[in-house]
Amino acid sequence: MYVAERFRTVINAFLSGCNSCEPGVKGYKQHCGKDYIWCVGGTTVTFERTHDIAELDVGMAGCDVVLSGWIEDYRKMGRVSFITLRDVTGITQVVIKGDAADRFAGLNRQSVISVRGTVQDTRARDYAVEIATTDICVLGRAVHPLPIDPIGRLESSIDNRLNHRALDMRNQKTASIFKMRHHALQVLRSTLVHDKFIEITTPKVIGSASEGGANLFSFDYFGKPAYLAQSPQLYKEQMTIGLQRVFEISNFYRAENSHTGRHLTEFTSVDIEAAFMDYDDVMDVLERLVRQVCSTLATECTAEQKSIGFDVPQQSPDAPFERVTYEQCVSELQKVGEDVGFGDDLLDSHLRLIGRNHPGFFFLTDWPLKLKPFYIREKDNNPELSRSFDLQYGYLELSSGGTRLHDPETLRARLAEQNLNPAQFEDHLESFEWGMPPHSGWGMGLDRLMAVVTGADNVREVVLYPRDPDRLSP
Ligand code: AMO
Repeated sequence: MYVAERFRTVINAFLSGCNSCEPGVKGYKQHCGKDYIWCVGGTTVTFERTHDIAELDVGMAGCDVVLSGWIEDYRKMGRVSFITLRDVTGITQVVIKGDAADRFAGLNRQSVISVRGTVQDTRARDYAVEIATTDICVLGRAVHPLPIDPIGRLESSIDNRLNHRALDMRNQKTASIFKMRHHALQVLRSTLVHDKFIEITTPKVIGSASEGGANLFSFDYFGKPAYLAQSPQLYKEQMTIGLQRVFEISNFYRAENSHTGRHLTEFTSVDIEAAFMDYDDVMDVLERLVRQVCSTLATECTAEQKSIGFDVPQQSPDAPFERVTYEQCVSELQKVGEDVGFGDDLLDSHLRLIGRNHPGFFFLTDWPLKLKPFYIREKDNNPELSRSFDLQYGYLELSSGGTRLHDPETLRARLAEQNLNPAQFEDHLESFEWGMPPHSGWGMGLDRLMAVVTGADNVREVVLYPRDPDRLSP
């Protein structure tokens, strides 16, 4: 029999202060007088957890097991009591016969217990087996009422849930979102590693702007001005001179006073940078990656999708992500009467119109150079256009990237054109004198991608402790 994990629930620790309580003492609640922990008819005070709940099956009838988990529900029917017990893997029913149950009748739902008992067949519809026990240890009590209903029977506002996030994680819908995020991170890492990208970690405390100066959080760093990194842009570009292909998955910071369902002041970014690749090549990398995330989640997270009531969007393998140019988008907008011309940035309202014409994932390519950051390279056949793209999911921008300038003189000139001071980028510019290869890359907002694949209408749903202009704690 496979036992995924074992850990010792050393009850003795709880008994510190009671020198006369020893392992093996019967009924030690009375013995040591502590009311936060006791055994029902126990002969030992050390329970060693033997199984995850998901490991129980009918073939185990008659086996003795020790489970640990949270009381989701408790019912007393005559001389028999039923506990619905949940751990992170699943849910089961615990049956306690006779007086034993009376001794913990005051215990609130969501308290955490250890149960030692025997697996037996059950007549309950929702379970394959149940556990008959007289041996229960209380490991931690839950207050009543709790600030939110972790079962989700009573709806709580997103603010209230975020204020009590750890408890919200016992809600199966919330837990499913974060299990899917965990899977997505694994797929992102393994796919990029397979494509020969090397994982790096760049500094988050920096001395000059990485994205040109706007929306920077600044603070005093031992008498010098310092900032929180908005992206790993300059560092990841520099790393191509030694490592060729790099990626980073880290949190970055934007001092954006935005109150939308897609902007946070701290967000998780997946970034790549690759030498000897053009923007077409890194779009291919991104497309493969997003497809891999979607297909893996769809097949490996069936229970989670059921729990959140949403199927991960799938794109047919025969239909590559559409690549729509900026100029095409402008003409689509003009056709529906929008007052927009070449060189104008596309507003949220524009992107919503374009998103209707191109539902699902698509690339929006070849933006006017003047709308792009200083490090983006122009197109050879039209220097007003850039070798750049955004990955959209309908109206929502998931990623942006492009081919970079790799000639230091052109980069210096571009900084000056954008009214940025090249002197502040000297460390960065210096590395361009050391054999900088042509390179391209992108940054993708993981929180936005997770919102798309889980059907969340607000990125806060997919971020543990979101930070926005109104939310700095917990
Ligand atoms: P950009 O600024 O477009 O590009 O950011 C890349 C992606 O990061 C996500 N993102 C955000 N997500 C949540 N809240 C925010 N405030 C926020 N800001 C950005 C978006 C966006 O598409 N250095 C370039 C990338 C590159 O060229 O490599 C950059 O940061 O999903």
